[in-house]
Amino acid sequence: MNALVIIDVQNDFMPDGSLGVPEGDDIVRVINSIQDCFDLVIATQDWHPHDHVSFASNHHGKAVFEKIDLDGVGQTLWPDHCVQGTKGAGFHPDLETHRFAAIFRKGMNPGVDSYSGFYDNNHQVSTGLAGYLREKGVTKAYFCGLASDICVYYSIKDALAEGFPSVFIEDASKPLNKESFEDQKKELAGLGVRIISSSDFF
Ligand code: VGL
Ligand code: ZN
Repeated sequence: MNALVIIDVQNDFMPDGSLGVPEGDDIVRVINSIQDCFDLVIATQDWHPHDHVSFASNHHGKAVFEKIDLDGVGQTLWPDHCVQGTKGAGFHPDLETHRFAAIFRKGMNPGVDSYSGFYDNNHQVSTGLAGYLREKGVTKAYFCGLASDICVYYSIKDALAEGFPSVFIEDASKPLNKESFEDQKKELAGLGVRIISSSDFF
């Protein structure tokens, strides 16, 4: 049983969004083209309250992309993004959603950020995704979406820790920072993650 986990393909992460990922919109047709290759398709949404701790606007005197210490964990301060119920939090309008069996939302606790689709950044609260995949009998998890170096990367690390053999579909994902992602990609490969292209399905 293989599952495709589509991470955060939301309007605010598109090039014209508030936290735009370069070429983020290019992956939409790629993701649409591969969905039928999977037994199970699920998606995640970054889903923040307006007073979320990751927003620079909620820290007096702090600038966007500045890093702060939050209970001993480094926290990058982002532009306001993916605010619950806003257009920016919605899926890209061209993303095919009819095969989504479930949508897991994350980042709802105003005091904690949540990059991974499995756990918050403190690794204390689960979204239930690992249990869901396990109960569905998933034996291999394929990951794609935005951004490769943040939410996709942390989701894959948690998937490995949960014991799911994991595959990263590179051209169905885009990083916020291309340079730093190269090292992360090597790290994932070293951990046994298979890195493939959508063309490998055809
Ligand atoms: C993300 C930064 C902040 C992501 C979410 O989906 O990669 N990045 N929140
Ligand atoms: Zn976020």
